[in-house]
Amino acid sequence: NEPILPNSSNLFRTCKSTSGNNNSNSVIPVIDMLDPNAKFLITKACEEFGFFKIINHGVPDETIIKLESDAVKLFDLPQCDKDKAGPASPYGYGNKRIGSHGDVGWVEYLLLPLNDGLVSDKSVTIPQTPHLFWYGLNKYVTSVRNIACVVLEKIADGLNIEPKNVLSRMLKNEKSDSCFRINHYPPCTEIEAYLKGGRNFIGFGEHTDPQVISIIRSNNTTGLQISLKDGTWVSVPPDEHSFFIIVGDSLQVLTNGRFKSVKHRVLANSVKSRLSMIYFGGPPLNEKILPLSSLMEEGEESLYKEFTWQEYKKSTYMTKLSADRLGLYKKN
Ligand code: AKG
Repeated sequence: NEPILPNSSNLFRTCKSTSGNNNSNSVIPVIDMLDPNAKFLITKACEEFGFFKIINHGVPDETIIKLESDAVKLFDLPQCDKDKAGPASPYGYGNKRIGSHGDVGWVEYLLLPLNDGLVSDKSVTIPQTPHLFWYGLNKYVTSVRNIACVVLEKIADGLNIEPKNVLSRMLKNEKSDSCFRINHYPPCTEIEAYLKGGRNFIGFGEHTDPQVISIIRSNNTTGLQISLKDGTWVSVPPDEHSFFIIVGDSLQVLTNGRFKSVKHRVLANSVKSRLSMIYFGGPPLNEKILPLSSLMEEGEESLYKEFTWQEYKKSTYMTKLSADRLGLYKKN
């Protein structure tokens, strides 16, 4: 099988026209983690958008900047060195191919499993990667896992359910099946020509995240878009000092559909590289994903058939990125 080349027509998909940046600043909720009302604002944002930005998150700039600069160096390595850490199946270095069902994007990435919340330097072999890379990576991962847990505890508080760690315990569990991804989207210079024809280059195709919650941080390059409830795509203005929170499919089920997992995608940028780092907080493999009993009202029934995280994860590996993966598990 020949690798798909950057100019292959397979790489490019036409997208519906987007609303651009015009009003996205006012659309995407920004939540100050120090605001005493944060728990209610977070809950509302999860219900309305499945997406929001947090500020005053407490992660030191140095932790973020260090990982970003190490990641830039990593993607700058000769292709033959990067290829030694691939292909991603699913973990490791991936280039353009995303998953094993024909999804491709203008992206290279490193996808790493977390064991008891940490990345092992044995998980992939990247030549020329210093020990300090793993140290800085784990410092960052520990910080974002902590943010994810704080957000999940505020959600439990905002929904007035007990115990407060009913969601965060899944990520804190030593068997939590979480992972971490660093995406690098090189500039895509041909983009202008396509844009003139009303087409955009896809960096990362539309999808929802299957896990409970994801925490994204990127450099100051545009590209990320989310889909609103009415199907309109909205560009997310980048903000290197903040984190963006994504509601995953599992959280949608745990809240019996009160929260919606948000469809999102990345469009390639014509001039600047985009670098994003995403923590995907997942439950232990044997965790049953079903609506939280403390949230269910009298007589309320689950909208979903029962499944474990392992079953759901397996079914997401067997489908294309854009598939309605939860659809399989919805009760009629
Ligand atoms: C993913 O890796 O699942 C993404 O959605 C990427 C988002 C981004 O790169 O900003």
